[in-house]
Amino acid sequence: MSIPRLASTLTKTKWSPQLSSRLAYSSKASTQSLKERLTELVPEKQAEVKEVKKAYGDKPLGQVTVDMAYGGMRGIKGMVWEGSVLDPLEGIRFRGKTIPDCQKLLPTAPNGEEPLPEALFWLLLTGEVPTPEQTKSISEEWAARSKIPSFVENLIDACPATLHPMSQFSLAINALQHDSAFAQAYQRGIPKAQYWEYAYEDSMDLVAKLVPVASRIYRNVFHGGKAATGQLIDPAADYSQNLATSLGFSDPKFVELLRLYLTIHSDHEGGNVSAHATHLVGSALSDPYLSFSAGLNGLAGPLHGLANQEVLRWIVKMREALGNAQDVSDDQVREYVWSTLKSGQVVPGYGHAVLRKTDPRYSCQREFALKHLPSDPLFKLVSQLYTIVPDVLTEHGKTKNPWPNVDAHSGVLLQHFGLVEQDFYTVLFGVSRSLGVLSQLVWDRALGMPLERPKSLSTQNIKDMFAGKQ
Ligand code: CMX
Repeated sequence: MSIPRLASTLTKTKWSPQLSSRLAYSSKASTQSLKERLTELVPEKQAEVKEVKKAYGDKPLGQVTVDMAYGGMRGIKGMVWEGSVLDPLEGIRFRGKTIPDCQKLLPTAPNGEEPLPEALFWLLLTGEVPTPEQTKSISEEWAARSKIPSFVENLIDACPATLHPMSQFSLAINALQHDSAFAQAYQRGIPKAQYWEYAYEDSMDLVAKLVPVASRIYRNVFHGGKAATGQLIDPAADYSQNLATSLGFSDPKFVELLRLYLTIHSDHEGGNVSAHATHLVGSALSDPYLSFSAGLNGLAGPLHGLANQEVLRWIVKMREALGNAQDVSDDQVREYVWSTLKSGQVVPGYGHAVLRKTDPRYSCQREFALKHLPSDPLFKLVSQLYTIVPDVLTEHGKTKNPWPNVDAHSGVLLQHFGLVEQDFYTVLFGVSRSLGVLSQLVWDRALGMPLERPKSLSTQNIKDMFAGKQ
């Protein structure tokens, strides 16, 4: 099929964005469950991918240079990720929608303003904006699926408080693998066409169970194992509300913050470490628990998700070094940033492998702070850093992107509401990241994505290649 003909065929399919958004509000779609809707969408997407491969299969997506091979594979277009695409200047779009679009379009809690992560999960999986009713059905389903086995509770309780919360998180998720529907079905022997359904069931279970897992780790490590009080999982409450209650927080503004936080940290296309690790491990048909746990281990690195813990730690240290004064001058801040760089450390929360502008995930958190905590002293410092760090990094001359990323802002919001334990921050990032990487994993299995196995070369191979020996 010619390329123009393919394009016209594709625009006639149900996958055009215009038709997708109409479908989202059709009476049929509004009464459908997520799984029912996916059951309709899977064959359509399979057909679309087949057409794309037929039409463009032998076309190059780009060039791979020696620098790219040595340079962390930056810029190599070598994988497919359906949920989101990252533009270096504009930032993330979830299924074509920017963060402000999502804030405008996705259903909120009855008295809330921020999008519900349940709705974002639906959007990531289907490309469609769910109705409030559909969103509520996900809240209910996650609450109903949230119970964890007692041996996993015991395992978490047996961890010393000195074991980093991310290590405990990863450990617990590996243990939850005990009940993987995908692993059990694979052992029984199931046709490939059914893989996605088991990946979906595991993913729904896993997202749901992250609430009791994360909150148990938090209460153990920081509150002496004393559980939060009250009804922790309310079947009528949304996911963020249940997470807040289980952690021991009741301020409605904190719940709103969690809704925003869980929505914006969910997905950042496929090449970042946590997303790529989950996808890679899943390509060996490891089940969603094993795959996600691999992703979390990558998220726990200081150049990736752990940066959000590092940022607050660095800001608090800076404040102490500057005598905990209410107001510090720009010159003092600038000098502190330079001292960090001169000691060979990175300025956490600044720079990005793809972005070349301020991260819109930073901007929306800044808007939240301006609205809800404009006088918080640490927020003032974060704002001051925003006016100083980009110039310093530019003068320093190394980083390709002197602008702040998502991690430069999240900690200051969490500490404002009393979640001051920085070592826990990456666990929250991980809870959110599950939404993006697991929705993609469902599509990986639906589209029959094969074992991932790029070719590697030795330095000798490369030298030989250009010396004409290969
Ligand atoms: N402070 C100081 N130096 C920085 C820097 C920063 N914030 N960001 C980049 N650089 C340096 C790099 O260390 C590198 O130095 P060398 O050449 O000596 O190795 C040089 O600038 C070029 O790096 P780059 O191409 O601009 O950035 P990379 O794609 O290699 O790395 C990132 C991206 C995010 C790891 C890097 O900017 C960084 O370390 N930032 C601080 C940590 C951070 O905020 N991470 C969170 C990212 C978001 C997330 O994944 O959660």
